[in-house]
Amino acid sequence: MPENTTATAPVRAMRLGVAGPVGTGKSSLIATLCRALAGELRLGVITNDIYTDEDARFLRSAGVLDPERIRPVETGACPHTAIRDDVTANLLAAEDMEADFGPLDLVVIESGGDNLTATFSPALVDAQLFVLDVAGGGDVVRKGGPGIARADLLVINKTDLGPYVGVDVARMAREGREAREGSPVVALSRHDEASVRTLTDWVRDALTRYRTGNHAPVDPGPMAPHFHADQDAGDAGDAHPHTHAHGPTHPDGTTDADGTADAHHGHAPANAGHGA
Ligand SMILES: Nc1nc2c(ncn2[C@@H]2O[C@H](COP(=O)(O)OP(=O)(O)OP(=O)(O)O)[C@@H](O)[C@H]2O)c(=O)[nH]1
Ligand SMILES: [Mg+2]
Repeated sequence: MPENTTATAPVRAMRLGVAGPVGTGKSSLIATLCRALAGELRLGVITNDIYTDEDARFLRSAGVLDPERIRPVETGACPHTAIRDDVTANLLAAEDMEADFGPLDLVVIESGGDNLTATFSPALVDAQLFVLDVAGGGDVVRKGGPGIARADLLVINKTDLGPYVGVDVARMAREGREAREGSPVVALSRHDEASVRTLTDWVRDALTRYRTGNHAPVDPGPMAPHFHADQDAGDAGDAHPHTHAHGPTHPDGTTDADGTADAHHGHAPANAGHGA
């Protein structure tokens, strides 16, 4: 399995996970990213669906990327499994994509739509977005979950719908920042160019950090927020013990290269060799 082998810079594309509940706009966000970045970055996209290749077909039909660079993984099981517990199919898809089209800069992996608990394993992705939408209700941020609390970026999507569903978008974003102890939140609408620029700037920054060895993949963790690895209560069934991701987190979303890196266990991390 190809791994990063240099001590100075990663030799493969950054892998960016996009997770979040069903219908919050993950595929649309990826289409928006491709549209904005395809001119400057070499991209690939992998989608996960339980039974179909619906998301891949949607993205191919959006015409934002060479259709060959958009590939489905049919998980055949709970989407959570393929992005977290046994990531083999996704790792192979990402590696095949790079073998066929590499070198690439960024491979975006869409999770199957799930509930609030699905997060990517840091053995699969280097960074991850968690996508909520305002149509899910303004209080969903307060309901919490590992993705909301500790994904690298929380996206509150479809802000253009706020007035129609009675959601105060500014308040929802503020509560998101509070839930994340200051880690970044983007309020996004594909109809709002400034918000799209904020998202694409974040992706560029993440890529720069990744390439310069200043990005440490973190594990948002499989359980509800406020679970700490140094508390052993309720830990018995947790197959993924983790350090808390909101350690020294800077306002721009970067994390210190020291203790915030997850000590993943058992998996062969695809990102081995990161870091200067
Ligand atoms: N108003 C509005 N609608 C949006 C926006 N982004 C996505 N949508 C709509 O939201 C619906 C769901 O979008 P998708 O991108 O398919 O959502 P998804 O999260 O990929 O869905 P699953 O893969 O089925 O979980 C579609 O009807 C989109 O057109 C947005 O910024 N504003
Ligand atoms: Mg989708």
